[in-house]
Parts: sequence; C-alpha cells; structure tokens
Amino acid sequence: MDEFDAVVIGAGFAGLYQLYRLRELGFSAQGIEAGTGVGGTWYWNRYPGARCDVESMDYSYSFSAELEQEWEWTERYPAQPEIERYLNYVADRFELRPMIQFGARVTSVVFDDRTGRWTVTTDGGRELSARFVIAATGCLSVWQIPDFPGLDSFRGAGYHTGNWPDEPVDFTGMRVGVIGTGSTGIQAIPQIAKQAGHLFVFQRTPNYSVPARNHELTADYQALRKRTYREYRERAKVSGGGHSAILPTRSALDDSDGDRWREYERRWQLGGAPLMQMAYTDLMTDPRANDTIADFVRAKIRQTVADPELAEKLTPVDYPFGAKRLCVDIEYFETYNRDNVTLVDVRDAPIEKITPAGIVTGGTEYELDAIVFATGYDAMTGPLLSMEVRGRGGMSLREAWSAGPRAYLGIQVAGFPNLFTITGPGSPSVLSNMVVSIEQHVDWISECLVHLRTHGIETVEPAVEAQDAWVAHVTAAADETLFTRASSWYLGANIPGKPRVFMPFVGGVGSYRKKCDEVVANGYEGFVMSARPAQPSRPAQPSRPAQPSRPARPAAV
Ligand code: NA7
Repeated sequence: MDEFDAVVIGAGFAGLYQLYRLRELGFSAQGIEAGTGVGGTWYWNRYPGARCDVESMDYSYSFSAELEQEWEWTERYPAQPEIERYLNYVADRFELRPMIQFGARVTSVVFDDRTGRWTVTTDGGRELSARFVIAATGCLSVWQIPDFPGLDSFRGAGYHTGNWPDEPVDFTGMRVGVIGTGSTGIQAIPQIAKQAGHLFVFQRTPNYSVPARNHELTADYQALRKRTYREYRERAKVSGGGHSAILPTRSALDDSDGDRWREYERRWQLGGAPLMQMAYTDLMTDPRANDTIADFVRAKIRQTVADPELAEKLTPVDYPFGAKRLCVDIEYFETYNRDNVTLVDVRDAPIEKITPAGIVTGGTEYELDAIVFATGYDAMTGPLLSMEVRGRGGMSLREAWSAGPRAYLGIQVAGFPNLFTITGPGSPSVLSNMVVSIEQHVDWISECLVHLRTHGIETVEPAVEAQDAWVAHVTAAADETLFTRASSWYLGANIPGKPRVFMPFVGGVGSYRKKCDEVVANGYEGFVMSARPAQPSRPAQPSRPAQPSRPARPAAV
C-alpha cells in the first residue's frame, strides 16, 4: 500500500491549494481526482453560459502575491474556460500536477483504530494509507437527475450541466428541452436559445435573478486592483460574503419608498448579486424589508418580458428574495421575448414521464432532440456521502449523519479522527466567495497539522459536546433569517428523503474566521487530541442514536 502523511481528495480550488500547503510544510501528500484534469466544479461544468457569479478578481487565490500579479483576468465575471485555464496555470506554476492521480475516484475512506491510519481506496483498486485525509470534494459535485419515469427510454441526447462533455455540444436547429431554472438553467437558457431551432424551458419554480452587467476588464482597472490587492483581500476576509461589497448600515425601512427604489435601481444598473443583497442590513431577516426588494425584482421581470401572462409565470411570488440562491444572469428574462423559446410551467402539471420522443407534462408530449438537465446537486453532504466513510469502530458517516450533517465548524466530525472537510456543512461555504472560504480552511487545517507534528499528537477530532453546540448554533443562526422559508438545496429540500437541515453557516466569513481563530488561541478548544491512535482521550460517539441510513438516491443517467 502507498503510504502518505495525507491524501487530498479532489483537485479543484481546494485540493490544489491544500496540496501546495502540505508540500511547503514538508508533509508527503497524494491528490486523487476523478476528472482527467484539474478544476473540480470548473472541470465538469462546461455547459453553454457557465460562468462564476463572483467577480474574477475576487474569485481568485490570494496566497501568492506573484500569482495575483501575473494572472490577467479578461472579464468581470469569469467564464468556465477562463477559470479552468487559471487553475491549470496554478497547477503548472506550482508544480502540483505530479502530486495528483487523475481519473481515479475515491470509493472508500476507512479508519483503522489499531494503527490510527486511514485506508483510501479508489475505483481503480489503488489503496493508499494516510494519517490524514482531507476531503476537498466540493459542495456541488454530485449532480442530480430526478427519477423521471422513462428516463432511460429517451432516444435523443441527454446532458446534465454538471457532467457536460469535453467537446462543445452543437444544438443548431434542434428542438431542445431544458429542465430547471436555478443558477445553471438561467445561465444556459439564453445561450442555448441562440442556437436551438426551438427551446422549451420546463420551469417548476421561477427564480429571482439580477443582471450581471458583465464586461471586459480594462487594463487600468486591473492595474488599480493589483496595486491594492492586499488591502482588498483583508477586507474580504472580514466581510460577510467574502468579497469587497461595502457592508450595509441602514435598514430597508429607514428609507422612503422613493429613495429605496432609486437605491435598488442604482445597484441594478451596476449589476451582480452582492450589490443587491447588500443594499440594506435586514433584507434577509425582516420579511417587510425583503418584500421591498422582492417587489423591485418582480417589477423588473414584468418590465422585461413583453407578454404579461408569461411575465407572471416567470415571477417568483411565494418565497423571499435570496432565500434560494440569487441568480445572476445575462439577458435571461429577455430570452423569453424570442419566438423560438417556450416556457412550459410544470409547477401545477409536473413532468409525468420521459418518452423515447421527449417530455410529457399536462397530457402534452413535447417532442425533443435533446434534453438538458439543469436539475442541480446533492449539495454539501452528497460529495462526502458518495464515498464509504468509516471512522472509529467502523462507524459510517452516513449513519452519523442520518438526521442531517453534524460537524464542528464544518471542518471535522466527531468519531472521524484526522479527517478534514474543506468547506464542509456548518461553515459559510456556499453562502460565501468559495475561494476565500477555501483558503481559510486550508490554512486552518495546515496549521493544525503543524501543531500536531510539533506536539507529537497522533489524532485530532471534535468533542461531541462542542460539535453539538456548533450544530445548534448553525441552526439557530439560520432560523433567525428568511433563508429557511424556501425549499432550497441549502436545506437539502431538492433530494427526496434527505433530512431538512440548513447546512451552510449564515453568520458570514468574518465572524466565522474569528471563531476558528479563537478556537486555536484557546488551545484547539472543542477538539480532542490524543498522543496514541488507539485510545482517544474520550470515546467519541455519534450524538444521536444511529438511525437506518436513508435509501440510496435514484441512480442518475
Ligand atoms: P438548483 O439551483 O438546484 O436548480 C435546479 C433546478 O431544477 C430548479 O429550478 C428545480 O426546480 C429544477 N428541478 C429539479 N427537479 C425537478 C423536477 N422534478 N421537475 C422540474 N424541475 C425540477 O441547481 P443549479 O445547478 O441551477 O444550481 C446549483 C448551484 O450551482 C448554484 O446555486 C450555484 O451555486 C452553482 P425547483 O426550484 O426545485 O422547483
């Protein structure tokens, strides 16, 4: 068996930086990546229109000042190919590629109580032994297709946006169906509409979306940002969402109707999600405040979509603005003014089945040449539970999480010593600029490993009480907001049978970082450290009685 200090699973933003840090600190490390190249999310999501909804100069590593200065971003919001190029550049520049085995998927991660080491097994049958396992598996990497009757019978081409072919797909002249109008559908629909003969959009829930106002970056702007990068990065670290948007100071209800509307309009013209979400302090906590911005976006949709009946169908009415992930688009609502686009509302008449010829809903069969499933992911827990993870005493992660994820700070799970989860459930993760949160976790984990080495400690894992308290805090924080008032993937509501638990931490990256730093300053408060692998200072048990694991999710095509 190959032996390493650490195995890092995944070679996206998180895995690459983690490998870099481990090597710099003198740990032997092996990366395992299912794709044939680096990139993670940005390797798999090659669908037309795929673009990050965080600005490029924010959505980039800060760990290397040289890298920051060398790399030239071309657009305000980076498209998938540009981010993939960036991550390839990083892999080459820091010589990370030789540390990674590509085309190998980790199937199991099993702890040996006797030796205190983990055995990591891949689908190719390779076995690795490591003291530490670091899951850099991403939050949105297990794509999901609902179990539509007849799914396999479709004669045309089927694509999930999160598993897009390497080569561009040509939809010219085709009758194409897109299922799903989340962030992904909203990005793909305008692009596919430009190519397809006819596009049918199957929408169950309309979404709030704000314009990106994407544009090329000027040399002057880049130079300015590069000169002030340090100051800017420090601001992002203590912010709410991990980017430079100025934090609001006023309640939406402090302004007159006219002033508030003008403020929303000003921000709408500038474009992007943070500016809208950061307009006022209470948009995500006070329903009256939220109504003001929801009404503004609804008015914009009605203004943009020429057919009033169609506009109503595209207007979200029954959940708060921002409670499902706010979408950022390029001419999404405008696309419905095209003659070759039809909205099929499947809220009241759900998709009944997929036939060899197309999709049936409301008794009508829509004949299609291709179906694009923009149907989302088994978010946050899915990537970890897609592997067989067994900790102390053979306890499975699936059992430990049968009532929802339980992790301390989103970094570690009681009973799973020396296993770390980058941007795991209970951390700001998907509610933040992922790169900022990833760098913070990687730095924290790396420093923890150095601490263990310096003090001759074999294992680290959370104390059950500390984990319970953190999970309760994450839930209580979410309950104080409007985030829990929508059926979203943040809550696991998109996966049949998944426990409804609000998974990310809503408290913002600044306060979360402070908490993580305090934990370290207080001697890794809440963590149990042991000099010997076989006997932890206190047995770690799952904090709730084990329940039967939920049924496996339907197999995706
Ligand atoms: P999302 O946001 O989970 O969106 C999935 C979409 O698929 C959403 O509109 C769903 O409608 C729709 N859906 C799912 N199942 C069905 C069925 N059975 N029938 C009709 N429509 C269905 O995934 P995305 O990929 O768009 O975005 C994920 C994240 O990736 C995104 O937020 C960014 O962070 C990047 P629903 O709303 O459930 O009614």
